[in-house]
Amino acid sequence: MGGGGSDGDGYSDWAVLPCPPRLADVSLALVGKVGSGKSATANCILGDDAFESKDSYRAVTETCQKRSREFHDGCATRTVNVIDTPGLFDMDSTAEDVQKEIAKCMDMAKDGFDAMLMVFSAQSRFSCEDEKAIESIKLLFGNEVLDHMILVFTHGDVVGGESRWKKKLTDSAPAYLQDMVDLFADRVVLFDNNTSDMQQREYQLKNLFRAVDFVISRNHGRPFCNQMFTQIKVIQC
Ligand SMILES: Nc1nc2c(ncn2[C@@H]2O[C@H](COP(=O)(O)OP(=O)(O)OP(=O)(O)O)[C@@H](O)[C@H]2O)c(=O)[nH]1
Ligand SMILES: [Mg+2]
Repeated sequence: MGGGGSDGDGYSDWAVLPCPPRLADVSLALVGKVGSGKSATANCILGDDAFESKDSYRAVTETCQKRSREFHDGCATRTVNVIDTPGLFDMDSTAEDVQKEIAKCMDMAKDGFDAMLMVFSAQSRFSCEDEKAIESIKLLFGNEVLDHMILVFTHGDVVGGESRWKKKLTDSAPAYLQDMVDLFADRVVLFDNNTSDMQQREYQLKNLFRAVDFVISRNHGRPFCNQMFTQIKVIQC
């Protein structure tokens, strides 16, 4: 029988064990162009293959879906809700239908979402479509969504790691992207969704959650729950 004031019933010792504090749930919504790596990133955050993510000529994710994971870091426990959405500029659906489906992420995050992850592929050229993807999300959710937005670049493996990617951004990003990166400063992260290196996975998750915590504190803990998104204005491809 252990010490700590046990009265011999075998349970009282539990009472003196420190219980890690439970932090408020965090809800993240992933949006972006079709095939940019939203579902792969969502899986990386969740640590499993909950969402279908694959190489394909056509859009893979057709509906909004939510999955959750509990994180324990020794000091605290928190539940992270991850909402995956269909990609913008899918050829098989109208822009309006896709945007209506994306807007459903508001229903899934019942108290709104804390951060919106705007996903791009770091390996491809930043095109008019990428610019339109951001503008569509602004039109759909309103400009306030920018206060909750984090830019996530996938394919970190293909661009040869963080420092090469940062140099590529500085040297060759078109003006629109440069402006976004300057505006988002501490909220731009690189993800290699293919890595099996656990340290790398942990490092990029830490980076992401640093950005998420920054966004949460910047918004004084208030999630994004703007209802104006119902007025759908469509940007065509
Ligand atoms: N090498 C590499 N491939 C990646 C990375 N992230 C995603 N991919 C690949 O990119 C392809 C598309 O990924 P998805 O996660 O399905 O992309 P999505 O944005 O969810 O696609 P839709 O649901 O169709 O809009 C898949 O073949 C992924 O394996 C990455 O960081 N590195
Ligand atoms: Mg997908």
